[in-house]
Amino acid sequence: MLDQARQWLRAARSMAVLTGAGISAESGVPTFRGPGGLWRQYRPEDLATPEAFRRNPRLVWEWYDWRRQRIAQARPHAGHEALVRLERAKPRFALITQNVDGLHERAGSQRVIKLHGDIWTVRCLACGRERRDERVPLPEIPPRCECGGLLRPGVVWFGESLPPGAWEQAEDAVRNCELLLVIGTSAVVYPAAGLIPLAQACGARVIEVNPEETPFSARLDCSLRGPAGQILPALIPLEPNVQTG
Ligand code: BJW
Ligand code: ZN
Repeated sequence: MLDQARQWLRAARSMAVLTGAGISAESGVPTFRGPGGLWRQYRPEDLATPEAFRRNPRLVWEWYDWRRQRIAQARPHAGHEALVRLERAKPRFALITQNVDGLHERAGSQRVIKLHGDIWTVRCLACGRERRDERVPLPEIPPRCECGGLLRPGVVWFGESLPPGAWEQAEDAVRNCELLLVIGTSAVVYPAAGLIPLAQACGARVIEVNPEETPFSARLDCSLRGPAGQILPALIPLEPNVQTG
């Protein structure tokens, strides 16, 4: 399995990678679903919505403040680093992430398409201004803009559109890749999960890296069952063994 996947990876000239919360798990950032995925008694569907924020901005911000603290303490691992090597080795490469934690960028990935925004940005509901805010923990919850308006996290909640351009870039990369590598996502949130059948419909091979099965596992070319921090370094060898195709 691993040998076959390694060969496909080496041979591919154009590649796309789709990551989810599972790739950050070994860095100490909790996933959304599954064991350890809950914050207090809430499911992400209860908190990551505009309605939840309207109802109780303080509760939603407490969740984000807690997650920002966990992320601030986290460090990218060998799996993130392997993806940086892959980017350098491929003439056409796109890293598409559903994660808002910024760990890919901290590892050194250059071109990251962020489908669900960035937890380190805030946007004012009153004046619309968006900016970075890396204060941990936040001095006041919920935080406010200089204009007095309520700030919200610069992320994408259920029912909201993806950041302008992000979806188009992701779709374009997936339509034009020979190989899609899907890492650490439960593949239940759309439109992100739809990139997997899209890749297949466009003729790409799909390899999954996940300790658990997903709704797509049975139809993929290869499912590597295990944690990203172990599988990715084994899949993507240290230079100069990676061929540039
Ligand atoms: C490991 C590991 C290790 C563990 N190594 N792996 C079509 C069909 C049905 C519904 C819809 C549809 N189209 C749209 C919808 C509605 C909705 C949706 O998808 N609902 C579903 C839940 C049914 N989608 C939307 O609303 C989206 N917007 C949209 O479609 O806009 C158009 C529109 C506008 C108006 C009205 C209607 C439509 C937006 C979705 C936004 C999702 N936002 C969140 C929060 C982001 C901000 C934040 O971080 O707080 O995004 S929810 C949450 O889920 C977060 C994640 O990015 C996303 C996906 O989760 P992910 O990454 O897969 O994590 P987990 O926890 O689910 O899985 C972790 C995996 O890792 C597991 O598989 C583990 O096994 C594995 N793992 N350890 C590797 N060591
Ligand atoms: Zn403002």
